[in-house]
Amino acid sequence: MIIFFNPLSTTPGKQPLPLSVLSLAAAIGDREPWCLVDGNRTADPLAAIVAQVVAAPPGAPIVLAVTVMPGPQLTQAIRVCRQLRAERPEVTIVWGGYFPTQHTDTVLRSGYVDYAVRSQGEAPLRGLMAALHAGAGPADVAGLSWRRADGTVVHNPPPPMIALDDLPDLPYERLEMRHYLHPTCLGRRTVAHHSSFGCPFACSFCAVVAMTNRRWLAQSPARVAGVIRHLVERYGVDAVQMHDMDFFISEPRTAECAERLAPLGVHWWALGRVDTLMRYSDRTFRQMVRSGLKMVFSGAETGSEQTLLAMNKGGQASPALTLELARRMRDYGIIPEFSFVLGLPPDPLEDVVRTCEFIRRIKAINPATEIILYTYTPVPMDGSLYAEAARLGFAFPQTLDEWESDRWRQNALRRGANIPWMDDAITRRIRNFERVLNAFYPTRTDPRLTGAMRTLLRMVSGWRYGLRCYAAPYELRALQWAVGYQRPETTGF
Ligand code: B12
Repeated sequence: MIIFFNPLSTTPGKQPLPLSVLSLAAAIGDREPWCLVDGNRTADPLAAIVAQVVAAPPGAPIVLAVTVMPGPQLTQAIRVCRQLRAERPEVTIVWGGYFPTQHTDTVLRSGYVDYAVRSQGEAPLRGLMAALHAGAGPADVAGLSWRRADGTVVHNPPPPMIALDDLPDLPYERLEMRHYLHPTCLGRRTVAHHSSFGCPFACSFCAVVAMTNRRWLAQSPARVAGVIRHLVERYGVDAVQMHDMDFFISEPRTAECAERLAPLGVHWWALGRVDTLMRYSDRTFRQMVRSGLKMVFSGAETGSEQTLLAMNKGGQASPALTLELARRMRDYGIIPEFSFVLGLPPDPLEDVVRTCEFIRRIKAINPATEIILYTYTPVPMDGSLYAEAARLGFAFPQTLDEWESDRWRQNALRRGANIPWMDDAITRRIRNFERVLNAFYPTRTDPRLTGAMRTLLRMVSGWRYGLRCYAAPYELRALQWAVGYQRPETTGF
């Protein structure tokens, strides 16, 4: 029996579709009884898990399969697993997802996680279940990491990756889907879908690189449209957020997806690189618009050519191209959502100032552009950026207890906590700029923000934006609090 656990990942009430564990559950199918405990829907997930353990048929192995990304999800995963091990030591605990893929040894050293899966999880989980049923050890299960009795951690070699069209559809019928459909700026019933896995680039700040080692596996356009058609017909879905690491890698695939999605009448959102999208033909852009594409999220990262090089962004990426894309999107009526990674060493303040100026240029070209500001937070990978971070004193915790601390929880949110080269003044500078920017250009992603609220925010912040007077914007903080302002990245995009 497998109990899939999706720990709390967002503010209560949001409940994103837990794609990671659903993909695994689909691959398990009816080979094994399984259930799902969703920390976004359950106030006491430990109690829910224990209840499932108590009800499980006796004799067969019971596995808790937990998906973990850094941040709040990690915190709940630690607390629940530690306690479950104390209360129910017979349960085998396996972690997969972004956190254990990057920090495998730390996870296994905890003593309460038995196995960690790196990267795509379907084949390793099936392999682990087969080994447990056969009473065999984990040594032959590809993709699995585990600990020998003497404490040494073993990383089995990875299995071949499975093409997404060879994996089954998600078991939507096992969920109360109405809880996972949300009103957003895209539609009244927005669902999440994941149409491809991986990314062929190796940006030196991005966690995706460790996950797929530059592979990109994509569902065929027929499969994508088939799934979305099912969601439209069965659940009344009218909008889709494609949660792919990069949806747009292949232009012919995008064009065919657009052709097939157009008759379904959905609005959609996806993530793609600036340079890839700038290579697309006008014909493909027109097809995308006809198909209902409303917003595209791109990592613009910085306003500096030099910094893009340090980030190993690859391709043709450049700030000039970012400006071009902002213009192109404006002409096609698609909203660009640009994220930035601020505060890179060795001169984080200069980096911040330059990028804030660059963002003003984007807004002048296309005021509808959404801007997401992250603070550079290292990921464990080879490359000059991480080496520089380590030289300046950055080091990841070596235990899960330390990861659970408030200090590291904040770090995982990529808002600048716990970074040795960032001081309070720089972090404040970023947050103040963000506050003024968000007031002068209120987000389009929050459907609760009325026209009157937008006008008020804009009027009150106009002088600050005009004069570049970002310091101490207390009146804007009060106003944003009063209108319940939510930054786009916190609304689930
Ligand atoms: C959906 C999503 C969310 C959802 C949460 C979904 C949920 N499960 O509840 C929301 C929007 C709430 C969210 C929030 C955040 N997220 Co998020 N999120 C994603 C996103 C877009 C997709 C993840 C997904 O569902 N993929 C689809 C599934 C099928 O793929 P998968 O998760 O990789 O799962 C496969 C394998 O990893 C493995 N696997 C996964 N889990 C398990 C478990 C077991 C037992 C096994 C065996 C295998 C296994 O098998 C799966 C199938 O092959 C990724 C980026 C991306 N495209 O991957 C970012 C991403 C994971 N998020 C990230 C971040 C930083 C955050 C935030 C901290 C952002 C912020 N500043 O607010 C928050 C905090 C969340 C938290 N920590 O609790 C980063 C993680 C960076 C890192 N260093 O690891 C990512 C990689 C985005 C990025 N490019 O930087 N997120």
